Amino acid sequence: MIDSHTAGEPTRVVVAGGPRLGSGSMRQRLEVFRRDFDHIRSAIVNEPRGSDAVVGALLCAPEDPKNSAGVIFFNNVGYLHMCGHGTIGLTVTLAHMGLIQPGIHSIETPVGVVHAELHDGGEVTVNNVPGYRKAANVELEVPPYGTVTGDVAWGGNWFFLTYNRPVEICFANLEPLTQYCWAVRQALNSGGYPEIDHIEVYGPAISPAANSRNFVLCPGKAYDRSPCGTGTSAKLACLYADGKLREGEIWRQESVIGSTFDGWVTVLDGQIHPHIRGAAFISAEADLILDERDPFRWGIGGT
Ligand code: PYC
Repeated sequence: MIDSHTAGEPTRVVVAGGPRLGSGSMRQRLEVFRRDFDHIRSAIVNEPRGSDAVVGALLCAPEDPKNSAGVIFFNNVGYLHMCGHGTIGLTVTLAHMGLIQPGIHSIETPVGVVHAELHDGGEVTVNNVPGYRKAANVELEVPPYGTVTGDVAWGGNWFFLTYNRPVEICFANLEPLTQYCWAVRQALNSGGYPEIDHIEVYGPAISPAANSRNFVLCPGKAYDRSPCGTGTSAKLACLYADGKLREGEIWRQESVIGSTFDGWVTVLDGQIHPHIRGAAFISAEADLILDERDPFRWGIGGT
């Protein structure tokens, strides 16, 4: 496996020795992974080898040989449809392995083919699956916070995006932001939006060069250290729908730790295509060892 981080958010790419999932689409292989090999997901990302923040990426042979690779992303509690920071991490990992050169590479994911452009300086632009806003100004009652208003949008994963926040978005407030987002998620999931598993809170940027700052709570209650590629894609779709972002205009999204992604949209046949540019750095290469004497070899919480 090869570890990297993208804007502070870790990605652990399993480059060899993963479970055999067949030769179907990434969506079909994800279902086989979930059904037959979920203990391997847990072994890779959960403690004691990993942590709640780690996003795993299983590198797969593409179904269509025209594409460069296939990938299935997963986390401490399950599987992601897509992952923006993870695609940047995967691209830098493939370059580190000498498998790709600067240029555009097509990568199959469970929700479709994305294109990752590896730039000469090492940054990566992800041309994501189309994003859209499903519902605007949804009002929720969130005990004990009161009424929260936000948008439901798709950016490769499902997001609820809100400007309502109980505290400022800063590193010192991770705990209250986590509690708040978790309460918002419970209200959404029991109130007609069971599919939403990412909550994104927005506020003013701290850096004068950025447009806004966010805090993103991931499905397993870890916060995204990066500005979240799919979350920024969902945000771009909402901004475009509101007429607040023109095609090609750069939106610089700052994360709660101060890292940034640049995003913009292009529109083709009425579909909004989000583009996310950021950098990733390799941090480790290792072999996973599953010792059968180890009671926690499948991860804490795994079986
Ligand atoms: O960058 O899309 C993303 C992402 C999703 C969950 C964690 N990061």
